[in-house]
Amino acid sequence: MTELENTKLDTVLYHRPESMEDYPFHLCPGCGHGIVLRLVAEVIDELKLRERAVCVASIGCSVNSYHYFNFDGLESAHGRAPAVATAIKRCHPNLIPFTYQGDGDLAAIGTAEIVHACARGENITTIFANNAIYGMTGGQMAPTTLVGMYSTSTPGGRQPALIGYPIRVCEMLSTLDGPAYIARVAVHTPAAVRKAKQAIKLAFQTQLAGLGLSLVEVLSPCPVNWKLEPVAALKWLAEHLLPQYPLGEYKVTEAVEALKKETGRA
Ligand SMILES: Cc1ncc(C[n+]2csc(CCOP(=O)(O)OP(=O)(O)O)c2C)c(N)n1
Ligand code: SF4
Repeated sequence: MTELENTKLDTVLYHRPESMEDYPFHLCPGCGHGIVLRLVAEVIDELKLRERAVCVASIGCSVNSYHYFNFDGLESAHGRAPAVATAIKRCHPNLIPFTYQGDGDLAAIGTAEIVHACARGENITTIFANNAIYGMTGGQMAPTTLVGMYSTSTPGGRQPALIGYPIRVCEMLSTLDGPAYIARVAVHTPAAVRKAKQAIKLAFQTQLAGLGLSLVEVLSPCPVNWKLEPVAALKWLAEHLLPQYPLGEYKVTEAVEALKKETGRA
């Protein structure tokens, strides 16, 4: 008998995590945010953090996350989520605050916030959804927009001579001494989604162990503003975003290495 034939008809193979509300996503079809938000909820469930987690949502298409998450959350001003999460952690060390930020939010208006939170080595977690564009406001150029890439504010493609080059956030922040764990993952294939979940879990475990700031950048499709069908957007991500933003771990302190061994992931 195959494993599938062996599966009882009433076996639940897929269910909504307890950390997610039964609330319809407002996101566009094929948007990566839905996958990332669900991964965060699964991790919060698995680590039994629902009573301690606090999502600090910032401004962008992720902003409605307080409707989706079934745990505490609040919204910060655009780009300021790391400062708000810092305050929560310092005032309530037992809570597990994390920021959920887009690339316009984290790498443009919020650059100073994340750089200084990293430099201070705050014991918080950042989930950074990079779709290389301002999604919510209609597809303007973000600091992460690729050279030559179309956006509504670079209709002829991003020209470095005029607007400069894309910022590689993980590479830049990993030069600082403060962060404990920095990784870049993606959600364009099932295998990539599984790896993304492992990184998100390790990021929360890093905070739980008090090891310092953890940041996971997730390359995430925005089919609507990339002007692509959802499946074509996944292919475009692999062909264009991955070469500019290679996946991998950019900063893993010795303490986080030890944690990985402890949790069987080394
Ligand atoms: C102080 C301030 N400036 C500008 C805006 C307008 N605004 C809303 S969302 C956004 C960009 C969001 O882009 P990103 O962070 O990449 O998130 P995405 O929507 O792509 O997930 C901007 C500029 C704002 N809400 N507040
Ligand atoms: S505009 Fe882009 S990032 Fe925003 S919900 Fe739609 S697909 Fe997602």
